This record gives sequence, structure tokens and C-alpha cells, in this order.
Amino acid sequence: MYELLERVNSPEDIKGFSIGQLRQLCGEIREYMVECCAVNPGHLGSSLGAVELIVALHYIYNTPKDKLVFDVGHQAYAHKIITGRREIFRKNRTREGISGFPRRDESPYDAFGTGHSSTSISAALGFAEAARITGSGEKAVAIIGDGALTGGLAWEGLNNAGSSKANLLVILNDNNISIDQNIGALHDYLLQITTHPVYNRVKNKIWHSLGEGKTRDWVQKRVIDTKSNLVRGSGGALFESLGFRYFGPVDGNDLEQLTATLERLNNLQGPRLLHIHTRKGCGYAPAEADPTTWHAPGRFDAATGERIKTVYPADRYQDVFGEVLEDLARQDDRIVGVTPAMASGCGMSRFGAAFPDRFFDVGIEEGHAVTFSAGLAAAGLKPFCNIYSSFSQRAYDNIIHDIALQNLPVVLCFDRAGLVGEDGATHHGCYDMAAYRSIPGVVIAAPRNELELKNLLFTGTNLTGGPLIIRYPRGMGEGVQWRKAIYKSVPLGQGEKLMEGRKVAILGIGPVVNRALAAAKRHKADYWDGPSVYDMRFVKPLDTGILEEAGKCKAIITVEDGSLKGGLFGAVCEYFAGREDAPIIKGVGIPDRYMAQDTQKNQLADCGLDEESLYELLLGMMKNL
Ligand SMILES: Cc1ncc(C[n+]2csc(CCOP(=O)(O)OP(=O)(O)O)c2C)c(N)n1
Repeated sequence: MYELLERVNSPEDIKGFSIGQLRQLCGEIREYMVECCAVNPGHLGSSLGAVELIVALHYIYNTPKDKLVFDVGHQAYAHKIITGRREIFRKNRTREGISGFPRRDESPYDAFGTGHSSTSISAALGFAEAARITGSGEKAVAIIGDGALTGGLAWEGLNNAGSSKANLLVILNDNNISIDQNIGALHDYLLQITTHPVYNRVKNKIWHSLGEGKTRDWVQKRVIDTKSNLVRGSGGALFESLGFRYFGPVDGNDLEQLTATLERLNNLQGPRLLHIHTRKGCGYAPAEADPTTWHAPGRFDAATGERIKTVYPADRYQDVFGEVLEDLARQDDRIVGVTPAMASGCGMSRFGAAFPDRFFDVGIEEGHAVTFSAGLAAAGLKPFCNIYSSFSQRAYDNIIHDIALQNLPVVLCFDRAGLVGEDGATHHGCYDMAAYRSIPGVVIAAPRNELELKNLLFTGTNLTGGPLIIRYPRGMGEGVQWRKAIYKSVPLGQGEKLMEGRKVAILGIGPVVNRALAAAKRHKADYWDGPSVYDMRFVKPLDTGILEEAGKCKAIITVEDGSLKGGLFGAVCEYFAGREDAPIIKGVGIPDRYMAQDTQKNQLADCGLDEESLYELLLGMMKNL
């Protein structure tokens, strides 16, 4: 079925292929990717678009000696498939399988681990400078998308590389879309280059009319090497002004053009940028037609392209966020929404549609999103800035320096807090409570259900100073009624007692408190004896009334879907530190290690955060106290 692909176990196996065979291989890789992703979902759209690029790179370069550094890494499926991971790719993003992103410990071909955006240029520059110093002769290539290029880190890399002598090739894989529509001045600039009518008309005409051979080779050289007025006039000046030699744009789904161009560029020295234009979802019609949905489409019928929709028995936290923000904004025109390129993922798209003037998709720029929100707040508006918890790590200093230190009322909504499942180690939102808890003036809350999220968002509309962080997980809530409930403000730092008991007090935060409550109720039903259960709601400030009450028990169990070190467990230990009457404190949470791809359910169970594990823990503790 996969005539050529089945013969490819490493890039060595494609070196002798003709252009025709390489083209056939690309087709087979696409088909295989679609077949696998239909039953085992992943980042299909970007990977479909980058097939020719990846095949051409492995064909021209001497990998793994030469280093291919992918940005984000979600476009690298073809790379995985042709570097010895063809069969295991069927188990992409699963516990028994491989990571959905490049990982250094997974393959020698994965030069640099990734998952977060905009790192490739800096990392590849590191490889290039190392090669210069050691004289290893290894080449370094950064492969970065137009979305990832909106990230400030990418520009720090360009700035540094452009003034260096590094033998670095940056390939700008421009498909004119991020997850949602790409935005911003850079996007407009790139669009202007790739759509420049004169340039494209002339270039394509020349290319396709010449046929293969020396003449075409000569023209290719002129068009891409000489940086003629055509190229210059149509753009690239921005990159040239940063010290790069700019080439392109080239059709990145045209294998022949691409291999010829890469071959030529491979023989040049210094910092070079090749601008290619690809189609996200290329070769699979449904994905080409709707690239945002097909960025990560979930399961689907490969033959028809019909998506198999997950039916959630409860609303998702993202639905609650989106609806409530829109509703609150109808009542208060000072509310504004900020997202660093995750509008549809976090549920802010509907707010954007309803209030386009008060909606800001700022690109993949978490640090900027935070400082921009600080500016909005300083000017008297009420920004709700939604960032995925793990990506917020990019904005740590901005949260301190630009928001907290200036006591500005910004609501930071951290989506995908806790364990995220299949995206794995790079995407878990486990450090937020531990990291941000140490910042003076920050309030950190985690709702245990949809209604609590609604009320916390409402609370955020009336901040008198300082930031409020609301962290909540990916996916489904608890199924509680929230839509028709009247808004209630949550007093900052106030928790709630959920169950009266003895001997042991469970102090939980976030939705995992519901698992603890279920375990406690079960224990009580089984043994006529159960622990007290509290929803702390805030990891900062802590509800000291609850702590004092809980401290009268023999033991406290803290339960959180965040890093045990420094999180709620750390906070409770600090509170009781040095006290002679301190209870035994046991923490259940995310351990001090990186957790790989798996289902969210398995990951929670691995951390002892499922009902069964909590019941077992309770059983042991209640018995022995
Ligand atoms: C720091 C960070 N913020 C946000 C994301 C989420 N994210 C993953 S891919 C992506 C879009 C990237 O667009 P582009 O580079 O153009 O690649 P494409 O998907 O279009 O191939 C975003 C926003 C991320 N991975 N890292």
C-alpha cells in the first residue's frame, strides 16, 4: 500500500530517490498521516503542509549530523515518520507511543526538544555557533512558521544571528495562518511579499516554462541568488536589514523547486533566510478548506473528512469562560479581552466576534500580552488576559514587573492548568500555583467547577488592585448548573467547607477537590467515619480560618493538580512550619518530574489524583491515626 514509504527507515533510504520518487513518497506520507491521525488524533494541518519541506531537508542535508531545529514541533510528523518512527507513529501522543513533538531523548534526529513556540532560531544559532567554534562542519537549520515568527523570542534570535558569522539557515514556513487567522503588521508584511503579483507572475512563469536543465538552473540562480530587484522590490528588506540574506518566496509544496533551492542555499555561508509559502492541510481537502479546525481536528473519517465530534456530558471550562466573558462585557464596556494567539482554543473567539474593538489577539506573544494588559489596566480598562498556563511561563517577569509591582487590576485567566494529556510535558500547566505564589500582591484562585469559574470571572470585574489569576483545566467541567445562576462575588482568599469529618482534613483546590470529596463520602459510607473536606479556592491568600480549623485534626491531606513542590502543599507546610501543634501534612499533586504524553485520566491517576487513589490513601491514614 505504501510502496516507497515502507522502504524508508531512515533518511539514508531516500538519498537515491529521483524527484519523481520523492514526490510519490510525499504523497504516501500524507496518506499515512491522515490514516493514523484519523484514529489517533494529532496536529494534522501543519504537518500536512510541511511534508515536502521535511523530505527535501532530509534529502539535501546530512541528518542527524546536520541539525534540523523545528519551531513548536507540531509540523514535524513527516520528520518522525522518515526517521525510523514510521510504525510507532500509529501511537503518536500515547503512553506506549511517542511524543507529538520532537524530543532529544526520543531520537538522534530530534536535534532540539520543543512544544512552545519561537525557540528555533535561538537554538539553531546555538548549534551554528558551536559548529563554528568546534569546526565540526555541521549545518544548522531553523524551521519556523509565520505564526511562530510573531513571537518576540524569534526576533531576539534573528537580531543576534544577523550580526553573527554563523552558518545558519532559517526557513520561514509561511502558510499565512497561525491556529486562528494570523494577525499583526508582520503578517501583513509577509502577505505583501507572497502575494506580490508581479513577482509571483514572473517567477512562476519562468519556472514552469523552462523545463528542467541548465537554463532553469541559471534562472533559479538569478531569481533566488542575486536578490534582484524583483525579490528586493517585493519584500525581504526587513530580513536583509537584520543582516540576513533573504531568498524567496518559493512554493514550499513544490518539491522540485524546493530541493533545487535548498541545494543551492546549502552551499552558501552566513545567516540566510529562505521564505517558503506552503498550504496548511496541503493534500487533504477538508484540512485545506478549514485550517483552523484542522490544526488539531480530533478523530475523523479519513475517507469523508467528517469529524467525529466528542460529545461532552458537561460544558467545558472554555465554554464557560467564553460565554461569561461575553456576558460580563455586555454589562461593562470597560472589559477588554487579550489572547496571545489562542482565541478559539480558550473560548475567546465569541467575545472577539461580539466586541471586535475590545478584543486583542496579539500573536504568539505571551510577555507582550501581559504587559499590554498592564497598560490597558493602567489606563482604566478591565483586561481579561487569557493564556494557557504553560505558555504563561514566558511572561513570568511581566507578571511581576508590569502587573503585580504596580498593583494593576488585570485578570489573568490561565487555561489548560494542571495535566493536559496528549500534548505531554511541554504543555502541562503544573507550575503556575508554585511559581506565581511567590509574587507579592498576586491572588491565585482555582475554581472547582463551572459555577465557581463564572463567579470568579465576575469577581474579576471589580478588582480594587493587583492581579487575579484564575487557573482552570482543559476540557469538561463537573456538570453543575451555571448558566442561569445569578453572579456572586467570591471574597478573595475565602475557601469553603464541603464536608464535616474528623481526624483528617482534606484541603483541596481546583476540580480535583471533587475527586477528594467523592473519596471522602465513600469512606464515610463504608466506615461511618470520614474526613473533613475543604475547597481552599485560593492558594494565595490562604484561608487561615480553614487552616486553623484543619490544624486541629491529626493530619491534613492537600490535593492539587499542580506541582507539589511549592504549590498548595508547599503553602500549607509553610503555614504550619515550626509550630509544635502542627498536624501531619501529606501532599497529593504533581510530582517533581516531567510527565509524558498520555490521557489526562491516566496522568491524574499516576499522580494519585483520581478518586480510587485518594480513597486508598484515606483508608490508610484514617485507619492508622
Ligand atoms: C509559547 C507558545 N504559545 C502558543 C502556542 C500554541 N501554538 C501552537 S502552534 C501555534 C500556531 C503556530 O503557527 P505557525 O508557526 O504559523 O505554524 P502552523 O501551525 O501554521 O504551521 C500556536 C499558537 C505554543 N505552542 N507556544
